Amino acid sequence: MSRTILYGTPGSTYVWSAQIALAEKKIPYEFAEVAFGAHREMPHLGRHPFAKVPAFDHDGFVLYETQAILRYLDQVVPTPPLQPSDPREAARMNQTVGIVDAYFWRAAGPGIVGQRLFAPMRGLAPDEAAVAAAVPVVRTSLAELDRLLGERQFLASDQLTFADIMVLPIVRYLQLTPEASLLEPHPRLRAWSERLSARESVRKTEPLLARKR
Ligand SMILES: N[C@@H](CCC(=O)N[C@@H](CS)C(=O)NCC(=O)O)C(=O)O
Repeated sequence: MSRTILYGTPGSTYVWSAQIALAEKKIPYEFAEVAFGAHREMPHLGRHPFAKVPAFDHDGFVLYETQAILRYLDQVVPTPPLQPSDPREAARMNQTVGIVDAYFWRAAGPGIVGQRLFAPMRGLAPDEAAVAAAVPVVRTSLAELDRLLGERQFLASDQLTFADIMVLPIVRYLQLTPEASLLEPHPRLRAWSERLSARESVRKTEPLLARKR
């Protein structure tokens, strides 16, 4: 009997990406909530020694790193495929998730969303210097994502791929901050966000924190 567990803190963009992929593939799973702070302690450190979320367990096979989780899911449950078979589209998908992991998440996540949304929830003032440092990287990331999207419906292909699944949660949170203005020059990317947000897999997994107020 198969048992799938996703360990995560609600509100995490990476966790949301894993949830969207699980929902697209209609894989039944248990969501094991890791409270903020508990991700730095045992037992979570035993699953993820770098103290991040998500972590994943499939019948005792424990895995972390969202890309690795998504690629594993796509191999064990191939339908619907979430990776293009065309080499150039696959390369664009890999490039896009590389942009997320190397530049976009760090700038938009801790740099902007963390300061604008999460710091005030903890009674802290936003670190304006951190926001200012993040803005140019977010601006470049959005320009590149918009260029890669072009006139298509999805970022890397004519179908949903990991690229869309990993970018969308970050864009959605960014849209809740004053720095949503950075999306103003990119109507195609805003339309893409709206289109994807209407998918059942996204609506069903949407964290409370990501809802428009
Ligand atoms: N490379 C990791 C990144 C995961 C990550 O940074 N998750 C964030 C939440 S979106 C986290 O756990 N932050 C907690 C912390 O840094 O203390 C992945 O792909 O899963």
